[in-house]
Amino acid sequence: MNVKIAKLAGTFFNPSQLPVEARPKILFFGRSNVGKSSLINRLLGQKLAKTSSTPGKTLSINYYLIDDRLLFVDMPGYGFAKVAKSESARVRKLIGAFLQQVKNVRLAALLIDSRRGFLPPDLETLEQILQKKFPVLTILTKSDKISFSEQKNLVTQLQKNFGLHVVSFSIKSTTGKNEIWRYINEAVKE
Ligand SMILES: Nc1nc2c(ncn2[C@@H]2O[C@H](COP(=O)(O)OP(=O)(O)OP(=O)(O)O)[C@@H](O)[C@H]2O)c(=O)[nH]1
Ligand SMILES: [Mg+2]
Repeated sequence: MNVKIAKLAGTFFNPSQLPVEARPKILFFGRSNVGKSSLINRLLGQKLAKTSSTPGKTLSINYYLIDDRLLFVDMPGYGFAKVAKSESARVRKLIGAFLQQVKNVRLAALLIDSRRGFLPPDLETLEQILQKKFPVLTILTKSDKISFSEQKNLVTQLQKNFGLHVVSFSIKSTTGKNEIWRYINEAVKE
């Protein structure tokens, strides 16, 4: 897809702020600092989402509207120990409320840090996504940080153990970008 206009369309901190919104959506889930906002920026070809080397940057749900017809949803990162307990409880509630009411989800991208692999909070999130019957794409981020053979092992493991579609991605190269767009385009086809 050729993105012409992409813009921030909403930032939501509380369940009561969540809009009723019928447009097709692609959700981006993953631990704090895994690279969700960086991936969104790369896919859109512009720096719309705020990124940070400090985990816990995105603690709200952010909607990015693409050419007035598709929404990317940057979900708050989970699993970061240094975010205050009350704050992480709020984020968990927000994600739960969002999943309850969200309409027209075409794809849930679950981002996994290549160096860390699949951890218990990722499994919890995967379960939540599967419960909702959303199609899942697993994206191994920061693939520049591990060797090609380590990457291959991780991909095989995730495919074998969970039957997941897996794509390796890095912001340091063109790795993964076109393949991820192919999944998105396929998912939003009527
Ligand atoms: N080497 C490398 N660094 C990356 C890559 N993707 C993201 N980063 C870095 O990882 C850090 C976190 O990236 P973000 O995109 O802010 O991560 P996030 O998942 O949105 O984090 P939260 O908003 O805290 O949940 C930043 O310093 C990025 O520059 C990658 O592919 N390779
Ligand atoms: Mg972020």
